[in-house]
Amino acid sequence: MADEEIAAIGTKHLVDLSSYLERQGLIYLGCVSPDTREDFQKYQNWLKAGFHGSLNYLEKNQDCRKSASAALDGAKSVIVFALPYAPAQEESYPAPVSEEPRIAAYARIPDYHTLMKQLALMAIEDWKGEVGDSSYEWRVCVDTVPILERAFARKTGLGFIGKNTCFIHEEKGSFLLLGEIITNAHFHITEKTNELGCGSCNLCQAECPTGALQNDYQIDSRKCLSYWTIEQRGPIPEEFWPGVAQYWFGCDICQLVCPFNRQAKNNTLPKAVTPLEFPSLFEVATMNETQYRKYFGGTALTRAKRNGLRRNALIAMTVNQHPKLQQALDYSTNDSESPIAETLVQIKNYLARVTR
Ligand code: B12
Ligand code: SF4
Ligand code: SF4
Repeated sequence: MADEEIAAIGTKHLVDLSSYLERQGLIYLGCVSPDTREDFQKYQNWLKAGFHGSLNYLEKNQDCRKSASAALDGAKSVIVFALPYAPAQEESYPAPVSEEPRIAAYARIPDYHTLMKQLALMAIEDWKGEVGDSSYEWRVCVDTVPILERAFARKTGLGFIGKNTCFIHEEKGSFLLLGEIITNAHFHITEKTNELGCGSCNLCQAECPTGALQNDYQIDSRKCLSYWTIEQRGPIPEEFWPGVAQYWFGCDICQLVCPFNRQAKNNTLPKAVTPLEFPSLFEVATMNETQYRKYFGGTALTRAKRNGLRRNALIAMTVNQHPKLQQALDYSTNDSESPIAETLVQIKNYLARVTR
């Protein structure tokens, strides 16, 4: 088939694919080219500054981060979609000190990687059913392929990258999880530049409890609660504990304070996605492997693994002086596994100081 013919079919069918994505509760953001060279340069500067900390996987697969064609041979188009997940409007910051502090909003639903991928694949299947053409190749990415996902969202022109480094949609804000469909089908590319931006606002930088956003548009992961409570396997330095006591898994503060989220519309979870119920902090701190699988199987919290979650819960209970703290510590007392053993030593020193 001649290129022009494919382009023409693509243009016609693109509309169909967007409506299929939306029928699945996803938001269609646009269709952009696989090239992300402009953002790649920023990503390299960020790496050079060491802002990725120990997330060594971010140094790998640089070719994919330069262009999605390294992730799929002959890629011509990247269809960008999103799942909205804004917490209830009344969710304020600072979070009240509580026996049950928060977890980040994105983690309160079934694991978004699986969920969004399934929804996108269903949309593609429906599209194929209608078009009757299965000769194209598709690769659905939701955090699972080493590409610069925010760069693709930015290229749709529906929003911009904020000083908190999130992709912010003009109308819907930043509580959007991003996904992409890389395909060798030649869809109509609609790239734009968004002229909005943060302007003189710096609320996220001022309110980040750990100073992770001191450089405009560049996060220092080594200071981010999300990095410590989700990605890091070792003990958490004490300077981050007050933050962990507000959010024991992930963190939403730099998004909650953002004026674009305060005014956002049409950004809540699709009706078909039900928020999950979670166990109490005490149950998390004292869960065994079977309980861990029961409580957290199929959720994004498994990224931190059982001992990572127990570590976070023990820290939050300590700082918030949880009435069952002593019971939780007794449960763990002979635990020699990392990072629990190190965390218990930290807690002992912390308590000796604060109760002196
Ligand atoms: C590693 C990672 C992290 C790390 C590092 C975060 C970071 N900002 O890089 C940590 C663990 C800290 C993290 C935290 C979170 N993450 Co995260 N994370 C990723 C991951 C896997 C890779 C990001 C990456 O490549 N970073 C390298 C940097 C350089 O790239 P970037 O963030 O895309 O950078 C853009 C901007 O910073 C900008 N930029 C960089 N320098 C400059 C300079 C100037 C002048 C300008 C204008 C722009 C600019 O350009 C880049 C490309 O557009 C992506 C998934 C993916 N594959 O993209 C999810 C992703 C970025 N995370 C996501 C989420 C939801 C979160 C959290 C909100 C989770 C939570 N509630 O705890 C927090 C938010 C923290 C924050 N403020 O960013 C979403 C973001 C959605 C959105 N609307 O933006 C993503 C896209 C996952 C997804 N599929 O939805 N995350
Ligand atoms: S997620 Fe929390 S800790 Fe990380 S940059 Fe945003 S406000 Fe700071
Ligand atoms: S809080 Fe202000 S500076 Fe930060 S991302 Fe939102 S608009 Fe930009």
